[in-house]
Amino acid sequence: MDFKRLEQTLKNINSFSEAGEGINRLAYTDEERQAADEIGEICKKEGMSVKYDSVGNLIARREGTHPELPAVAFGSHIDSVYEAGAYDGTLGVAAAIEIIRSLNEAKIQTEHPLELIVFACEESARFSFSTLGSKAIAGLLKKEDIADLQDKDGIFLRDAFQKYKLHLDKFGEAKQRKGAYKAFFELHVEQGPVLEEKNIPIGIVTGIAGATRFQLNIEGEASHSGTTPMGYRKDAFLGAAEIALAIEKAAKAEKSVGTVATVGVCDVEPGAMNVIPGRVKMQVDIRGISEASKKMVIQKLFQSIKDTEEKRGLIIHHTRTNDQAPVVLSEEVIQELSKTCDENEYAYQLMPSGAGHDAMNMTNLCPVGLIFIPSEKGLSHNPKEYSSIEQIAPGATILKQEILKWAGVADRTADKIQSLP
Ligand code: HGY
Ligand code: MN
Ligand code: MN
Repeated sequence: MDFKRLEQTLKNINSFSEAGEGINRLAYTDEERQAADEIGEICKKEGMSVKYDSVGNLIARREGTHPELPAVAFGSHIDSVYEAGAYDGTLGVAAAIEIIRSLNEAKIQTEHPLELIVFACEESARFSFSTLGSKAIAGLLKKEDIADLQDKDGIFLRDAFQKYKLHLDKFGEAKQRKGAYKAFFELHVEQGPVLEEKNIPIGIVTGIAGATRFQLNIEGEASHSGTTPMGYRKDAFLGAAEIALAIEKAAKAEKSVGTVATVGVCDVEPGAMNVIPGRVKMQVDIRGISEASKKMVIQKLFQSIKDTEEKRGLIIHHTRTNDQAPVVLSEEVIQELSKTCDENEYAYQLMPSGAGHDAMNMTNLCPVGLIFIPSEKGLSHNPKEYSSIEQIAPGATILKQEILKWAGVADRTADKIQSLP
């Protein structure tokens, strides 16, 4: 593979971004669609058939010598959070493109067809709903999940859909039947500190944390910040602060199993420094590999809501906006990936993923492999997110060899590749 070209592909995709700090390529925006169109053009030039499905996933197919066989799929997402880094999701897509290019240059034909997927709306940043594209492909999406989604500018998902000639009521057409895929692989930056700290080039993911999320609407009473004595206040922001600290404490108590809790959105209204906050909208994200541990944190969240209402005379409404169970990945794939790392003499670390990924939904259709490479200082969802090309190369190599193992090489040219049973 040509890793300089891979790096250039990354830069090319990242040239599509709204102004601002870092990468801003939110789901169903012009920037994301233009980047996806560019990827589609590259895939067409590489001889692939390219289409968008009914929720905007870009799917490029490279025929195998046996088109009737289930495809080996691989890919990731290119939509980003606000002020994102250049590698989250995009790396997996750029590596996938490089693999296709290198197969064409080496004139390697696979027995199974290959499908490169750029998933739509993986990030929850814009519509507070994550992995929409892969949920649709896996048949996990329900109309009620997406019917009323709205971003912080008041744009409804259905209107964003329409802009790209997508129709909410056709989301079901994206569902792939069981048996459509033999396996799915995703290459992704770790977004945590483990691989860098241990100086290990490859992470083989064993399980993916499930996120349970809540929207809290806290009602207090707006009043004059100068004339309202402290004892008379119904300060919605201080209520939010108590709850945020309570779930931090609850998650810290679950540290041994890696459960985490975050308040990433906290909108204080009416938002003037001389008005005591009358309303707060906050979003809570609780994740973990252990359902029991997540339940403990959720229980303490509910208790904190009740205590804060009583103590501060607030009214607090909460709705569960996401409830994803943790996912265990295929033992067979983990074994195979371990063997491929051994064959290439790359050290590897079996590890869980605290971040959600499209790979978790694809487990409903086929065996799934998720490969990590190190993130500098474990940073992600931050413009400083970085992985060097020297760290990317081993990940792309393992991804390519694994794909060829599962897809079978028609002309058996490569000596190290046996197609799997
Ligand atoms: O939020 C996440 O877990 C990831 O960025 N999709
Ligand atoms: Mn992300
Ligand atoms: Mn990601």
